[in-house]
Amino acid sequence: MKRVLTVQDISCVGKCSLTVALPVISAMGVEASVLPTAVLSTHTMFPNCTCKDLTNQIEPITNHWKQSGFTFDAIYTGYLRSAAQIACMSRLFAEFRTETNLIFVDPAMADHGTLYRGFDMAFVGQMAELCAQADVIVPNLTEACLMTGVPYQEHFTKEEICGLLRKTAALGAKTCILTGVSPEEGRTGFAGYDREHGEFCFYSREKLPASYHGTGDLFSSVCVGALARGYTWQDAAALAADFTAECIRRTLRRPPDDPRRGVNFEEAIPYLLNLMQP
Ligand code: PXL
Repeated sequence: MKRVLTVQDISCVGKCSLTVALPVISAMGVEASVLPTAVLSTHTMFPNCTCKDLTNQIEPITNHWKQSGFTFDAIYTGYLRSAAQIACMSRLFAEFRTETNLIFVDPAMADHGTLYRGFDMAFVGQMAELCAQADVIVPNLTEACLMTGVPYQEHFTKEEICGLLRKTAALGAKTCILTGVSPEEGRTGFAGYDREHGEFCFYSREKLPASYHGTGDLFSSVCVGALARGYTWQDAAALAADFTAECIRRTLRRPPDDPRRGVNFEEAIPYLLNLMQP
């Protein structure tokens, strides 16, 4: 069985980060090991959340793994809180990178044109340096604009997206998958670029009339699970886009009391497994 290590926070309420990565990656038939970077009472869109930072646990945990000879087929980092945690991830990548494993970075730090609470432009620069060390990165439009200095717009033309992809990939990752791309009115999806082969890929579906928290983390989790299972990046991202859309569709049918509670991804897991049938 393939093994993925995912490094992100546990937000106890408000489905995102580890509370979606763990069930989704496991359901895909891939072993999920976790390195929790912080424990929060909720994600940071809820006011007054508590946070216990676990940065000082990262080194002892990974030292133990190194001594035990553990390896991972993929390492997936998501929401990180500080420059110190990013520096820890650089060391983790250096220690656990092999000739064949995959380093996957979701620079989860912004959306809808603005940074999440607690982040500043210095952090954006540090995240861009972490992206440089990855094989695959999955920024949304806002994150790609912030990391490349391109002014954010909700809608870019296809040519502008290709330019943004080239600039984002030039940070250093081999493959860049840009999420939340609307190439035409009423549609949304991803646009990807493989720097080594100079290959672009566009994929979009009907845009559903809602936005929920945690969908970026679901997209990344499916993408990494599929890559670990041997999918091409194009097929992995299309599977992730289809699953994310299905989660939103089901949530629209039975919405939570608050969109910050996230999507009904649990109900969509059979759909995901069905799409994965050979
Ligand atoms: O979904 C990204 C995310 C993860 N973890 C925490 C967050 C956010 C986004 O706001 O606050 C704690």
